[in-house]
Amino acid sequence: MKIDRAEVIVTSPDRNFVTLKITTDDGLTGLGDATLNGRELAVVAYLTEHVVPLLIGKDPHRIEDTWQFLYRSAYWRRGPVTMAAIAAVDVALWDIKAKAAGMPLYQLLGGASREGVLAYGHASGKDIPELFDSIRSHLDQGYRAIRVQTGVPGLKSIYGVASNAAAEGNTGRRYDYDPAQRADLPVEEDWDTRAYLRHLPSVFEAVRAEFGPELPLLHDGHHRMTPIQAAKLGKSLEPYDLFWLEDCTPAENQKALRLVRQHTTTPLAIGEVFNTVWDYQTLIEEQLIDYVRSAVTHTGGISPMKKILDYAAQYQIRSGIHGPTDISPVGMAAAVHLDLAIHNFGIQEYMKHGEMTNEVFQQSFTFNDGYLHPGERPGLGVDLDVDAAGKYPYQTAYLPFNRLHDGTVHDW
Ligand code: GCO
Ligand code: MG
Repeated sequence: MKIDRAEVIVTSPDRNFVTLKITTDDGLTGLGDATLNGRELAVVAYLTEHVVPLLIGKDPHRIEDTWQFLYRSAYWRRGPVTMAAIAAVDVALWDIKAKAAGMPLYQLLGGASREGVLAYGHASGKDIPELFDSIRSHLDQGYRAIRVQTGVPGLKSIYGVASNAAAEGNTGRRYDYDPAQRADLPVEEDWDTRAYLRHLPSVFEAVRAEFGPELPLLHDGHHRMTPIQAAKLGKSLEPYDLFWLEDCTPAENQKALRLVRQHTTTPLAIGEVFNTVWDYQTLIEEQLIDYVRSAVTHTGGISPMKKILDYAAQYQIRSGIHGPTDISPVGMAAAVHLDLAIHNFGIQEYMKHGEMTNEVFQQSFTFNDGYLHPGERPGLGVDLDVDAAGKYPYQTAYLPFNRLHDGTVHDW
């Protein structure tokens, strides 16, 4: 079997998605997600100009060899654009291999280690009553674990709160929550870490009082604190027993997590912006985190994700694979197959895609009673309807950015 062609499909049903479709000479097809939110076209160019021409004629069964060839032969290693492009190839080749074997992909990864994959959804509100409504609505949809984000008094906008931008009416969004906005320039938001630190413990106190001690609750700090601020927040949230505190501080400086860890027993999750195992070396080896947050889509695919998670398993660190709406149904399916197979599964992020996205991508994975399952179709279980994709051309969209009250740019 040989790779006959590879096409890069860009579509924007509810938001932009980049998909690689590989076709073999005997007619098998495989899909890989290459979506990098707000920088989509950079990955399109990387794939079209520098990867697709190298794939033609290759044996699609040689997944590891192809991965190593793309990673090493470029000479320039790592980075989100490169690793998203390599991920798309890796996932598409796993899709083909599983279809050739006549098995759902998770079977090739070792088979099921559990019956289903616990997923968490995003509840948010500008204030407590709106947050409670959002939590109730998620519970009604079947979610059994919930990420909690709220507005902060004195701030116009806050990460994770759908209603802010939606209320401004300029988002073009048609579903739950997506921070990327269709516009020619990124939207500016405001930020004040001290106001946030003062407010957040009272939010979790109210949520625990209303919803009880059992419901797993998560929170995303979105890289906005210094290590000592993160340590303080982790400590102040301890009474509310969080499942995790995510991205409490930017972790390019991995050693900074030593300080956070010394001060709090709140579990820590990090890694959605990481793209190789090297970004985790100190974090894993020194057990400075509890959950690995990388996306299959941004970390070079299923092959390296499995290696990172196997490494993490030796240190009792579990998975918490990134799954916001900017991961396409193809990237989500890849994550759910991996989640089902690995032993050190923790939780899977899952935000439902919009109707137009589901029209473009037909999926076999299911969400029932709080649990995802990849389904039993051979391969990933996702098909892309090229005609439907063609109805939704690319639209420029950017993630927002933050300024402090004095105008300083801050981490978003
Ligand atoms: C999460 C994330 C996302 C990111 C988004 C950026 O935990 O789900 O923080 O919502 O903001 O993926 O593109
Ligand atoms: Mg996050």
